[in-house]
Amino acid sequence: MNTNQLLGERSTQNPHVIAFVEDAVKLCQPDKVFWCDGSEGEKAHLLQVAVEKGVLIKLNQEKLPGCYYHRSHPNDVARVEQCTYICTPKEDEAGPTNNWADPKAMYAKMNGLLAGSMRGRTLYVVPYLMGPLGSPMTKVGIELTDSIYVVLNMRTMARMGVVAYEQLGEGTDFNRGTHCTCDLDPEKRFICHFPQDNRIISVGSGYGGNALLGKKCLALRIGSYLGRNEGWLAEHMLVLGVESPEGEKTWVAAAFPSACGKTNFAMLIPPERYKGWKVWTLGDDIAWMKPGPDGKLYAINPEAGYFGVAPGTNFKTNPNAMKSIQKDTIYTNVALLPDGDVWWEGKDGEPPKECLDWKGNKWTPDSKEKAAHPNSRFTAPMTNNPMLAPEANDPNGVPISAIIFGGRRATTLPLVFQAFNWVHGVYIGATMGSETTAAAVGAVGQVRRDPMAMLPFCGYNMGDYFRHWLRMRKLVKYPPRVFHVNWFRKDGEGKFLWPGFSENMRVLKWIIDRCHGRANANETPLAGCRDRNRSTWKG
Ligand code: SAT
Ligand code: MN
Repeated sequence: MNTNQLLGERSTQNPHVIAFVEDAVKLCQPDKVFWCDGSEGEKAHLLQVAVEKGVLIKLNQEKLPGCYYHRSHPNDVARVEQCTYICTPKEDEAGPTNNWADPKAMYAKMNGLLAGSMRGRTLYVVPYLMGPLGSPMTKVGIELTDSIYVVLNMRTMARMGVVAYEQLGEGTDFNRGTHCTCDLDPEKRFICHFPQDNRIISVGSGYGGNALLGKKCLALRIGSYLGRNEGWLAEHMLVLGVESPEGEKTWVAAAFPSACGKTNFAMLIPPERYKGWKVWTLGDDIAWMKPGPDGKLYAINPEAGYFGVAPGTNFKTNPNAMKSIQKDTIYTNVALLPDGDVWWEGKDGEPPKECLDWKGNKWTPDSKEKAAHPNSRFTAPMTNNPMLAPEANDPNGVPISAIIFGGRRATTLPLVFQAFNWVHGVYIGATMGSETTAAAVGAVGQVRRDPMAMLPFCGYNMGDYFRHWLRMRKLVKYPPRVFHVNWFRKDGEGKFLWPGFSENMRVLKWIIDRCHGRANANETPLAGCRDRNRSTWKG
């Protein structure tokens, strides 16, 4: 039998999944239904179809084996917070920081937009897990999408395929996600969440957090809502493990807004003078944290890949990211070189003499516009990372000793300080601010309040979210210590005061030492600061 015949055929008996797909088929009327199973053969097939359709361009396979290139529509290059809705029965449940819509009205509106929307197209059924197989924290999602680009990204960003049916069994407890690119009309772009139904409907965008429904929509917006009900936290945090020369591992979670260096911090390589110290990456964007039986707070990374910002990434700023994107990576909206390699502002070496920019236009160093979009991205499997923590697949997760909040602040906020206790830490996280970046549509560089880096991602009332954080203190006997950092302070001439990147190890080491009761601090009226009399920042 030709095994290819099985490609796209139904790969589950679960009646709830089948009913969900049948309903969508009735509504969207696709020409074909393709059930993804996550196999290697399927991947090869989908890549081939994507190339034939012009969705992906095959890159130079000698330089970048398994790598592909994608240009999104120029009007569809970032998350759209103004089109993102939390549809709860009562407006107050969504709170003042979210766009709210009545669920009934929004379902009706979405059904109108979805009706017949996949005529002439294929509906892909994408089963996926957020979290390691077998973890009690893991959630199952089924995303229905008409975008082969989304399928291929989901395959990298989540544990995609029949593995999800394994976790689900006969059950009906899965997130139902429907995604349709429609005609990419920004006026008809809606990213809708129905937390009480564990339901997501996204139309009119094919980009990143708008379309890869496991990421911001499920893992953060719906996840935070579930976490509040179930006694855990879904957070916009990287998780890293610091290993001392003696082999002691300390786990740290850190919340920074989008495009503020989470991937770089998660993949930090200590400077050479830190002999024997290692930093392991558990995750670079999202942490799910739950109280463990031993009274500590345990974290998993629900994702399986990195959707990282390309500009500024190079072998100096983030060698592990560079190593992670040499194979099996999808590049989106970067520049394309004549030899099938890719380029972006801030990559190693000189700018190319000529290339195609992210819109496909000829670009030279004299061009006024950037060659790569500031929010251009790479999608790479976490298994490419040489410092991937082996614990990334541990269903129990890792115990968190420190939580770090941080923003992008040119002024005011110092390099690092420590909260007096959990409640004070919640206050510090809740009052966080950061300058806006290209990760969301809108003005860049304006300070806005971004509590816990969750302003665009909290799926319910921000006031209730703060209450939930405070309440967590009762559920966790040994709460993590809480810190605030700012790598982005500038001097009078607009230059960064702090070298950042691997030098952040100096700050990280102090944080670790504080957690283990090994470092001094001065108690000031505002917070705990590093003791100037006893130590310097020389590392
Ligand atoms: O586009 S994403 O939401 O996935 C990236 C980000 O803003 O963090
Ligand atoms: Mn993010």
